[in-house]
Amino acid sequence: MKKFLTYCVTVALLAAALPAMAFRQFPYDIPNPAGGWIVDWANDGTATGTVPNFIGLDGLAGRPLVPAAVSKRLAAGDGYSKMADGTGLYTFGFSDGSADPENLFMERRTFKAELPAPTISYYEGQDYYLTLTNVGMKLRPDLFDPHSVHFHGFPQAAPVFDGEPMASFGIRMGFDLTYYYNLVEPGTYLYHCHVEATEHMEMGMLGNLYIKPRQDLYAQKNLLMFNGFNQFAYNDCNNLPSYKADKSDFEAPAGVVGGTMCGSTGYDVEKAIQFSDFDAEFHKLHIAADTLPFADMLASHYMLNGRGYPDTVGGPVTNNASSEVGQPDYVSQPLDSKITANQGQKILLRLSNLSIQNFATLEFNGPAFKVVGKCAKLLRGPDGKDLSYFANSVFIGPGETFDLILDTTGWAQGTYYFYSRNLNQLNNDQMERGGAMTEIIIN
Ligand SMILES: [Cu+2]
Repeated sequence: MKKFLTYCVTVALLAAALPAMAFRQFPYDIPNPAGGWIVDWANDGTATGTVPNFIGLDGLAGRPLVPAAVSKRLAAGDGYSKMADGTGLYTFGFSDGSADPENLFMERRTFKAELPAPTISYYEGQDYYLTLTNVGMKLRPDLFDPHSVHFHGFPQAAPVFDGEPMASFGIRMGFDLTYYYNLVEPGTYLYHCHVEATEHMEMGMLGNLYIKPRQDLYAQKNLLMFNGFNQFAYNDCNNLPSYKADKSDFEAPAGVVGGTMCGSTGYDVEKAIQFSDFDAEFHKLHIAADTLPFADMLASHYMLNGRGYPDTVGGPVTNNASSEVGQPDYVSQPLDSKITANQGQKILLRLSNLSIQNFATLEFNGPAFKVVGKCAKLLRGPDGKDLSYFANSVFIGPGETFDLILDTTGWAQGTYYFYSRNLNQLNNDQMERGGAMTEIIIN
């Protein structure tokens, strides 16, 4: 008995002594150029080495502080969303628990699925460690589905980290996996859970993912502007040097960093927007453990970043979970799709389609935009020929992405619309004038 009491007191003291312990799982073998290791192997919130600044950037004079290695911890589980017509729908999804102490992780991350999933955005050259923890399905305790993270369209060298469950594996309830990504190709991608993908993607396990080019860091580090910009959709300059092996700086360029297309993908304002849709009937049957056959799916709610218009341009959406399914309300759809820019600025739109059923023709009711990238590739031929083009709409299929640049020079101030031309997609189920539409505000 005394032993047991001692044990209890010890556990209580330990718990009290580690109040802000956050789980950040870096594998232990990342060499730090400054010496030591980048690691929190004891999981006590203290790194045994420091994470080096990337390519010498120091956070001073407006230059970003970009660490060589970055990590995030996502939870995968269930949750609840609110459509623009007020309908509450059961969802699966991810939420970001990077800042949560280990001992509170499950408690804080259960039933917190967000639509879309937390955005993943880093720089070319960073090492990225993404820990996924399966927190289980609170409203479907009969379901013991694993989850995974799949970077769609991403050049993943190691199949084990691809998330496709036959070539790699899913993560079971209560377990973690730390995925490793070497971010070598900039561009706009998307990510989703790949376990029983038809079901888990229809249920909402969808996220924005994009990798910024090293040209941003090269320009910002050297205080250079290309075509008037220091941030770009892609590496579009000739002779852009690679990183040194330890990533402490760039190699010396082999020639003049420039060229006629240098800076052509530069932008001032950036927005990632993902098209998706839900079949409300599937979600309603799902919570009743009686799923609809996939072949009968028919979308009822069309969304940009997890919301239908007019919610696409509003503040964070909180669900009705407490009144409808007896769980705490939370911010289920944190991302808007509203784009705001000043006259003359360039807007980079990173578009993706994560529907499992529908193509979409996304259209803009203003001057033509320039399509500079498709499926994470700069539109340029192998001979360097410029293959970008001007258009007023893009036809985007499931799993595809586009990078559009809207040059607002000469535009009148006011509100413009970006929307699906498929008129059935401009509804929130029975509520007309909604769906896949958002606003671009020019000040
Ligand atoms: Cu899943």
